[in-house]
Amino acid sequence: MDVSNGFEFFEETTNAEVESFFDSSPPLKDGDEIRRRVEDFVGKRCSPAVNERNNKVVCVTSGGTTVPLEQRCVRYIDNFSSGYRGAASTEYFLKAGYSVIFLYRRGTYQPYCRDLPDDPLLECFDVLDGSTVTVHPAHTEKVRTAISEHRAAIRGALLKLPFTTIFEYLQLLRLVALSMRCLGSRALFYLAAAVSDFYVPWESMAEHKIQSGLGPLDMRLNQAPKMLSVLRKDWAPAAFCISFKLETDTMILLKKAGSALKKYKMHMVVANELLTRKDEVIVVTESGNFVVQRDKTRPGADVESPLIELIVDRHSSYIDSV
Ligand code: PAZ
Repeated sequence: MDVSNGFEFFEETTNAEVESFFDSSPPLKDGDEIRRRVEDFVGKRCSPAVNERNNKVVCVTSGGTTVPLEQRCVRYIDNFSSGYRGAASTEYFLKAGYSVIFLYRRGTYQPYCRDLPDDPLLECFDVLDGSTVTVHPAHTEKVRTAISEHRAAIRGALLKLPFTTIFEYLQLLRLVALSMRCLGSRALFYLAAAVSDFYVPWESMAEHKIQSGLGPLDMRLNQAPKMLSVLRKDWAPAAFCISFKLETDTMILLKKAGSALKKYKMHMVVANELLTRKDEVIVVTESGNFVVQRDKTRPGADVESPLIELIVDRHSSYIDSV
């Protein structure tokens, strides 16, 4: 949620704010098991034996975070993101030889399943003679492609971690980033998730469902700590970092993307406008801006394909330069 209307309030996030955010967050469910899986996945790619230029790992974040209004959450504030960009980008990164940690919002688009109907189980499959499950002829090709491409691509190279709330998302991002430190410049962060700018601190949140009938609801939201600068400075200082900036007002988009580039010391900021985000993005870098467009002459072509091509190229140059 971004209600700053173009006026970016860039106060420095202090270490105390960051610590207090994590100290007061509800701990991750299965946190130890998730840490073990992440360390195992990254560890295999960190060891000196595999420490080659080509052994690159990207953390792709995807989907929007929620801000719960009650601890036993019935109501929440959400951030817009279907997860399409993250899912599509994951496929292209895998194709380019990266290992991918896909940090995604539960229920959003998944790699290799983007083209399936909304209700794939019921729309793609049929039961014959009361027992045999078959694929509906209209969807055979899509299902075959999804399964075979998925199998071929992942072969242990894709780790999926789901989140819903901002508390889960930031704890997972920190865990992944700290694990990925050992990769140095071979680590890439592609932060396409739409992360809440404001939140209700856990300790000041109502425990039970907020009751209606008591008149207007007054609520104060705290500003979420700006973790992008912490990621760059402390968690994974050698990694190549790309953040995203979504606006609905094109007049302020590039200004805000440029400010984010400088303030958070990102290597790239991908600027996009809500209505045209599937056709065009502008990649803002210190050496200039690059317009990346979907090839409209090719049916089914998306903007993520040329975008990831550009990023892979820039990341390689970055690895060579450090
Ligand atoms: O997930 P999606 O494909 O529907 O949209 C992608 C996006 C617009 C959420 C992403 O490109 C983006 O800009 N993420 C950052 C949003 C933000 O400014 O917080």
